[in-house]
Amino acid sequence: MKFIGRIPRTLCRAALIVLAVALFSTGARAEEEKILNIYNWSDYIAPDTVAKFTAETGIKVNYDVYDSNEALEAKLLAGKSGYDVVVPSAIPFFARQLKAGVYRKIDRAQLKNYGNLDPQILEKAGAADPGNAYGIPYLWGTTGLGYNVKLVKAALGADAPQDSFALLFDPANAKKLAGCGISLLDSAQEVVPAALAYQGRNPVAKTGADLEAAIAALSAIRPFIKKFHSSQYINDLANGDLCLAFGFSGDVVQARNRARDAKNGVEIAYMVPKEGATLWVDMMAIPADAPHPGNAHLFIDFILRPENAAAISNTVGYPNPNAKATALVAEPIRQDPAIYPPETTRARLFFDTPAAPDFERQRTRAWTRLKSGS
Ligand code: N2P
Repeated sequence: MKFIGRIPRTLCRAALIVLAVALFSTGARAEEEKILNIYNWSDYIAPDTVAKFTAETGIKVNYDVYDSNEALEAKLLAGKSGYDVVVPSAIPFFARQLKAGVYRKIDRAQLKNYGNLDPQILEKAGAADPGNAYGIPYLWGTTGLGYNVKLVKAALGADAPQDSFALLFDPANAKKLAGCGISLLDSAQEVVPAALAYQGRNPVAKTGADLEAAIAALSAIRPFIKKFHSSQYINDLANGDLCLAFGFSGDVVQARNRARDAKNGVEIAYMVPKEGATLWVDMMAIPADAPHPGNAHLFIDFILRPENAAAISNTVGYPNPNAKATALVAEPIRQDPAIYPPETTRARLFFDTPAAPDFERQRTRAWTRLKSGS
């Protein structure tokens, strides 16, 4: 009897332990450890954004950076990245990652500041994310040409094109600029549409013939390209180590500002070529397996506060999608056509479209071959 009596007692104890563990882990989840792992583009936040967030919330932030959608995607698709907030471009990257089940739905109830977002940008992002269910726009911009005004003039004379992709894609120009340094973003997804636009083709077309045409234009200037890199061109332009870079608008603006701050006589300009340029929107999103989704929502909501969004735009030279922040963005930045493209420029911008996996594979192969010079 003694033995039989012991069984219920053991069971009881076990049940209590199970209950205690369950309660404890629910409590722990509700409170979430005070850590947030962010993976964002390089040169894409204000110097005090993270410190302010930590001071306000007590949440310690681990902040890592990448400089291409391709690098981010490789981490996300491998799974268990450990990141809580990532910032892919809406199309095609975020759109296809979303379809692959990479993201967790945004809980709008946790975002008090959601209403600050500009409905026009939400609509654009909605093309990648129906109903804006999985992502929150962070910043947007264009991909065009940054150049060193004096070096380009010295190499090409006074009639150097200041409004055309011919500055890069006309081999006669590229040859003359090779000596002062040309760099391209290391991203076929960015470069191929530009090559198509220069040729007067549909920049977002995705047939084998389009790819061939783009690669032909790129091969013609390949001997004159010094670097394929997606972030170094900021410093290289600022220091006068490059005279032409195909890059992101705000990065070129940062190069211009760094040169001005250094008072080194380098003058950098940004151009959206008359042939057109990509307009992109980058999205804050939470990976499905994020360890701290609650903290991720707190951070996203923090970014959605007008003063925080404006501070970021003021630093990095990219417009934010926060309608309430615009008034807080510094006047010279709001008036800068390199940052906020005027209507006439906007008319020339295009939004990329998703590519079929087969086209992606062909494009990646062609790109690798092009870079290796074979
Ligand atoms: C930041 C570049 C981010 C823009 N350095 C690319 N979408």
